[in-house]
Amino acid sequence: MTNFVPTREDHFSFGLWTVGFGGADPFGGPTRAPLDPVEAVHRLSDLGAWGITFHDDDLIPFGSTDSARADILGRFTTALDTTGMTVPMVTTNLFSHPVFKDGGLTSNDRDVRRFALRKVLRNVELAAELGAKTFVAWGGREGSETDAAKDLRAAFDRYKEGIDTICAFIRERGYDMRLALEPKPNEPRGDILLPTVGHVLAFIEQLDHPDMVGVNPEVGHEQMAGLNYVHGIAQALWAGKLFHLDLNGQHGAKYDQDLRFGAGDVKSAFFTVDLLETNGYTGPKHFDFKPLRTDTGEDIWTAAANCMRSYLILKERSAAFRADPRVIEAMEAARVHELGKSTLDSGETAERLLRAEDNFDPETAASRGMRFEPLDQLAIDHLMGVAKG
Ligand SMILES: [Mn+2]
Repeated sequence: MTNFVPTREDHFSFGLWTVGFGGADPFGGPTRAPLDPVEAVHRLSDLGAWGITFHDDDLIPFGSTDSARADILGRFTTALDTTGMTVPMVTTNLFSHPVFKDGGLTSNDRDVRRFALRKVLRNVELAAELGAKTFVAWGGREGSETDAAKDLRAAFDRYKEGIDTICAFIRERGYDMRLALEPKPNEPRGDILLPTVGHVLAFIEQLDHPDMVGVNPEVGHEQMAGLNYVHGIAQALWAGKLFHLDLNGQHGAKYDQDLRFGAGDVKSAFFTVDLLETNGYTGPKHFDFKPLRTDTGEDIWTAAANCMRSYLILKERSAAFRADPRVIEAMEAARVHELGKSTLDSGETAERLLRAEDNFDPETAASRGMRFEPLDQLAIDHLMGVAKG
């Protein structure tokens, strides 16, 4: 791999809303014309992507008649069949229409909650029809600006009720599908429920069918909360809950930038790819980015191609890093692999540890350096392409 051109085997996927982003932001309207979903399927396929994902409303405008819906789906599935593109994931928009101004599953307005849940269930049916194995739920409007207006315990009850109902529906229908909840700390709500990977992992344990529910962590969302994305996805993987993920770029704690993958914190991007490639992640590598509002035309597709190119460059850099004899030596010196050894001896109990004579001298141990600095610079050298491996 030297040309960094993706193939289907890389399992790269894109949201329809990413390449279809028209450039609207809170201060200005779109800078680009709407994108035909059929064109998105063909162009992404030509670039070497494997899958395309969407919110219901990205593909089928809110309020479409049944016949308009059928026409749109007919054109879309023809494009999928023609190109061989897959739909690995589908998600529901419970945030754009003003009816969801106080959320979908946790709105104070019970009528809205019932409407929101029906919208999700209808979309789960569509996801199953298209063969999607993952259904993402991002509760962007599930939250508040004032804690006076939200009974938070009841909000968690209703959130659980909503997710439990979706899971029960999937089981009753016999669909081969799992849910992935997507955390985000804020934006559009002042504060959003389930703000981080950790909150989602804890919430899942309270559900009726925790085995069916995992997490969909987004690079920028964790970084908006000031957290280490690599640590977040590592814990999700460790818990068997990394069902899906959203790769993009973000410059620290500010508004949700959704930059191309590799932009923003490139060192974190390097260790993200390194973790995914060396820890058995086999799910889709899904990009949730927005092409720059300043760009038009072919540059939109270049931006999509660059997400995949950046991933493949970092994958090669990670492999070179790990194969470098100096890195292997530096990892040995840093005792990286020693962490993989259990702390207790085989069969040893806490009582036996308590009485064990290790002849351990804290002063001697404290005087040993951990040798992390040389290892970190080797990572930088490889990331920057200047290592003579
Ligand atoms: Mn985002």
